[in-house]
Amino acid sequence: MFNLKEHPHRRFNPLTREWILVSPHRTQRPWQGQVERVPPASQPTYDPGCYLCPGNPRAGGLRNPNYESTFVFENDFAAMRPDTPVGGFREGDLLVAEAESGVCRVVCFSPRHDLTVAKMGAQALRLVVDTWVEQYEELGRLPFIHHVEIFENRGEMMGCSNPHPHCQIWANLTLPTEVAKEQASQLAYREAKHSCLLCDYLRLELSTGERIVCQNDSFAALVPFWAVWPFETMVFARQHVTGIDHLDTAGRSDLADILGRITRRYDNLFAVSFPYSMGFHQRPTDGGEHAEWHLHAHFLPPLLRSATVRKFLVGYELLAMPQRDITPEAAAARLRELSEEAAGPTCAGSPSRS
Ligand code: H2U
Ligand code: ZN
Repeated sequence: MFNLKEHPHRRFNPLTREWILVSPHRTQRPWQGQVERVPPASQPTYDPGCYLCPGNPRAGGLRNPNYESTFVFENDFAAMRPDTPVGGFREGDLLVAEAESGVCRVVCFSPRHDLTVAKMGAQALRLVVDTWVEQYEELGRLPFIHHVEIFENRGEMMGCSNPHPHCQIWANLTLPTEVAKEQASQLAYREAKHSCLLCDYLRLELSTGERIVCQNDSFAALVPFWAVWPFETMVFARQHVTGIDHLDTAGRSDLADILGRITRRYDNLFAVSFPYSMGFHQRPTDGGEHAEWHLHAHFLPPLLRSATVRKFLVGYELLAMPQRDITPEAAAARLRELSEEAAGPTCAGSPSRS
């Protein structure tokens, strides 16, 4: 008899319409690979050499203001620019390029160099959520911006250049590949079933609870059935909301709450400031209603079974399909049993430079 907990199988991701190989029997094999350096446990509240701390100079010569909560600036090394001329390049159907214009920004979450999402506290995180909404609206209103991607790289392991709490926003004309896949799937599902793919999925997950990690009135965090990364999670709006701009004030506070809670669980997993890439997926800003879209965030963390053993996508995964050993159900159970208390010192009140 086939058993999901024991036998190799592939799982379907209905959002990307791709398959993931799951090999639950492989979790016991020995590890003799790379050992990562564990990052320092604490940072100073202010670092004179940090290009994100208040009052400090950035690369390119500009100086940060003495900001007191969040601070947004144009990325000094922007991957896309608003002034790119329209045009393209084509030789037959095989050599094709198109000009892409866009805006790239950096959002500092706090003037405090030593904080992380896990340590910031709900009030300060709520200001970050408000800043995201403002940016989504402001950038989305620009005629050449049809998509706004808000994402955070956390930890050196994820290529994050700086521990100062911050995220990036890349906003551009065309839909990025992953977003386009999710849009096509949500649209096809809506047309076929007259229902929302992620509303239906979330209802299923809430009915079993097997992969749920934590929840509040407006959001639920869970390990998706089709997770690729060991402790990958998704955060779902519980109501059908197409973008962060449609959250009410309670929804914004609940988003801040659940982001703090899930990242504190992550930090408590291997007693380390947990590395991840996270980002939001929501309706494009091309002026359409996009009722098919359901607001969610993805957390993609690389750590596998300790602070030093990480997953790489190599070999079969790059050339054939993604694969995982620990089952999503086991990962969810592990995350669920962890504390939501911050491991180190936190910042409960308003942040200040010291
Ligand atoms: P990470 O979030 O992946 O660490 O990237 C930080 C961004 O900050 C990166 O895109 C930008 C880089 O271009 N940056 C500036 O805009 N100004 C600076 O002075 C240094 C880094
Ligand atoms: Zn700093």
